[in-house]
Amino acid sequence: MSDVVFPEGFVWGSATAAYQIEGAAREDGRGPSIWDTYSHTPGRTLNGDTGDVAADHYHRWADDLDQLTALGLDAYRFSIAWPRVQPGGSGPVNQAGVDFYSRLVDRLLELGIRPVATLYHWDLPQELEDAGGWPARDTAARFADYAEKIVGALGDRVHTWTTFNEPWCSAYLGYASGVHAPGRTEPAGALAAVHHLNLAHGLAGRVIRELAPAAQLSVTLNLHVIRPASDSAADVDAARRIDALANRAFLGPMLDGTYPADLLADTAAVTDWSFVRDGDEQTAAVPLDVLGVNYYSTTLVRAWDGQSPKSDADGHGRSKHSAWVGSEQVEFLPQPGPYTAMGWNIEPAGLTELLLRLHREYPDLPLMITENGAAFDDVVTPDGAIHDDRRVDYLRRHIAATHEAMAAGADVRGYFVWSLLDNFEWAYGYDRRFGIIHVDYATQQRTWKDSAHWYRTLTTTNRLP
Ligand code: PNW
Repeated sequence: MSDVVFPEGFVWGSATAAYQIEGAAREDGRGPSIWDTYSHTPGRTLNGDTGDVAADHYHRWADDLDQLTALGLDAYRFSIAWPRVQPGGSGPVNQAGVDFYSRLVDRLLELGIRPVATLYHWDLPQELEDAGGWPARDTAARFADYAEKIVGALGDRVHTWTTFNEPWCSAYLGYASGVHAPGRTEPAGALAAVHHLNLAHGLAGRVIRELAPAAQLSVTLNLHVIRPASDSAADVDAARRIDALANRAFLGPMLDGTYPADLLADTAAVTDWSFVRDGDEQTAAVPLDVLGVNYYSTTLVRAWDGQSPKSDADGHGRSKHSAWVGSEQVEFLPQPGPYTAMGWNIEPAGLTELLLRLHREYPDLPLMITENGAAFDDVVTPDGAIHDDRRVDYLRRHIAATHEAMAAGADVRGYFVWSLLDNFEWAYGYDRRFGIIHVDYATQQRTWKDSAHWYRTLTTTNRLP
């Protein structure tokens, strides 16, 4: 590989999410979220792990922010816990919750690190789930109200506001396959959730524009790179269906102001989409300054003949076929390795392909990689080091793939490694470690893995080591 050098001003960052790191689940007036309920329900998470304590970031935030400086980062992507700001999901704010994020943002600014705040990284206040959750239209209105309160308080001290992280996960894993909170398995409800998340994005986006006109507005999507098993018409059509459900169900309303016709036709047996009201799609299409892209791996599909036993690997290492509502005729195939500890195949070329697709379809929209990283079984050596060579290799190859897309014209402004710290990896609890900084959960001690040292060399030289 010849020298890979990034342009001056390219933003290097790292990302986290509130429920995955904060802990302090019952402190300072925080209310319960769907992830508290879900993780406390037996059988839902590996080893019954919960986010009650997590990486104790709520108490250690100041030291954790100093790590960002030590890593030479330009930006920090974090999420705001709605149940800290508005414990029941509506009504007056909980000032202690707002103050926590206000202090965090002020400290980032003191350190010269750009705050990139996500309003929703999956922790819906439980009261709103009890009232129907994302399949209920009112949740979108509640989200806009929450946005008004927290954006009103933090304003344009936050450099970039992101409405949602991966609404695909909230809708399909939360309401179709049920492997994420709230764990419901209601195909029509999942598509209603898709729509109300799109609508909520548009409503909150307008609030952000009004209350923080100097801030950048964004959303983060986990767009899927879907490959057909062959170039037969049937396999290509299977890939088209999944592209509609996974990608264009969000890109359509948010960027083009309309749902794709093939999505509505493919899912006609599941729902008539009557929850989409006049004007909703235009509302969802609030103009964005930047699109956040999360990328981990690829997905391989083929048409199912309806006879042979159906494989339901989906490139993410576990069965969640039932997430793909209305796609009974599609089969998800296992992919060639190597794999990460999540069972996800490692395919850096997929990232180049995704960035170039977005550049081709939305040439004027700047892109930001808001998550990329890998879980591996890290070993702490007797002298306390963590030689995570496979993570370094994963990061190096994906950052090179980003550079390749940029060389071919993609307008990529920055890269955030997932994650700053080992944390609560949702249904996998503390068993899967994504951090470039190791967390010893017994002592909460933080230790740099080799990948953190490697990343620091990159962030301080702009040259891929
Ligand atoms: C993303 N899938 O989650 C999230 O934004 C992070 O909070 C998370 O820790 C990270 O990626 C690693 O998992 C995903 O099953 C979770 O396809 C599951 C899937 C995709 C993304």
